[in-house]
Formats: sequence, structure tokens, C-alpha cells
Amino acid sequence: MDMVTALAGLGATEASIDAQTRERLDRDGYAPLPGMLSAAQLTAIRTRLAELLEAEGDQAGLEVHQENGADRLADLVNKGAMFDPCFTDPRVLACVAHVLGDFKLSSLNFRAALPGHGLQPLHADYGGPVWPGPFQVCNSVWLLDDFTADNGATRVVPGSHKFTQRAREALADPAAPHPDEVRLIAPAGTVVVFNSHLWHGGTMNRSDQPRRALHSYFTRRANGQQLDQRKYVRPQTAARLSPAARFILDI
Ligand SMILES: O=C(O)CCC(=O)C(=O)O
Repeated sequence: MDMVTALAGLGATEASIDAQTRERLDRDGYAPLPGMLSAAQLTAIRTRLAELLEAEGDQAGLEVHQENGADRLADLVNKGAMFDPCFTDPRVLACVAHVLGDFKLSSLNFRAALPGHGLQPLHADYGGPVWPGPFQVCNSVWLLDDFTADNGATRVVPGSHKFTQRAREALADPAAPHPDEVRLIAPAGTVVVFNSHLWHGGTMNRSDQPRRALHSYFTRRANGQQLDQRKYVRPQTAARLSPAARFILDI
């Protein structure tokens, strides 16, 4: 298997996304894909996440990361087939291929900013700036609730994937509002793919409900994964996935 064959096997081609999406990824560093999850998919995913949070308790998220003020879960590849679209959907894969060329899944996690919490400093998901490239990492946020102006929507600084300084070096206070930041305000079921050299971060959830999202995070094939998929993969996961999907996981 190679990247081209895997993408073709999962139906991801240049035509899977339109020119405007490619332009937005290039210029702004992010692009929204509306209507990616149906109401039935959202219900199945939310139900499974609630079960997992209950079952995992204070261990939840430990495979990758825990965060004060946020519910987190990790290794979702192995925790239900309802999460498979996060690493097999052709539109998302076409976006990631546009940004990275060759790639694999790095991790598939859940993050819910809890009421009164969720503010993160602006950051990129990679050690240092790489502009003019090649880009190393690309993320996608799968909205499980409507993202609104006050419930902890992710913020991004358009164009910052091409900055040559890290947010924490360039900004006096990376947690402060940035004059150019944009909040990803969109309905549940939307996916926003972002070049994760883009400065981004969670914002304060001022509502009375958790703000839930999945993060399906990709890296170039030469890099290590945030979660070692070969180490974690369960036999039943490998058995249900196609060779192309297994290639995306690098298992
Ligand atoms: O969930 C979000 O809004 C952003 C999360 C994020 O950027 C992170 O956890 O590094």
C-alpha cells in the first residue's frame, strides 16, 4: 500500500474538495466542511462518549493527555466504529493530503470544555515554525455541539500557519484575545480542518453546558504519532478496517 492507493481506496481525490476549500487551507490555514455528521451519527457519538467518560472515570484521556477544566478521551480509534469517519472520510482526507502530502493519523481524541473553563493559550501543534514548509501536522475539529460565541469555540489566527515565530515567543500573553483571532462558530456536525501550524486554542466556555468536539489529528508519515497506533490497536479494530484505513493508521 502507498499513500495514493490508500487515498483512492477511501475515495479521496482532488475532486473531493472544491477550489475554495483548497484556497482557504492555503491562505487562512483552515477550512470548514459543513454537514459532515448526520443527526443519527451525532447521537451515536455523543452516547458512546458519555458511556466512555463514565467507564473510564479519572483515567479518561490518560493515554495522551488530561486537562483541568476539560473532559478528555483518547484512543477513540479503538473505542467504537462510529468514530471511523474521523480518519476515513474522503473530504477530510483530501484536505489533509492537500496540506501534508503523505500522512498518517497521529491521534483521535475527544475534548469537552466544561462550563467556566476551556481557555487555552494560542499555540501550534508542532514544536516550531516551518514556513515555507513543508508542513508537518494537520488537525480537524469535529463539532459535536453548536459552537457559539460564548460556549468555548476554538479560536484561530488566520494566516498564522505561515508565521515564523511561536505564539509563546511572539505574544506577551498567548492566552489574551488576539486582535486578528476568529472563533470557529458553526453548527454541530461541521468539521473544520486546520493546518495545525496555525495558532489556535480553546476559549472560555461561558455557557452552562460542556462544549464537545473530536480532534482527528494527522502527521506526515515520517513523524512519530501522538498515540502509537500499532501499540494500541485492538484485533477487532484491525479486523473491521479496510487495508486503506489501516494504512492511514499506519498499523
Ligand atoms: O478543543 C478546542 O477548542 C481546541 C483544543 C486544542 O487546541 C488543544 O487541546 O490543543
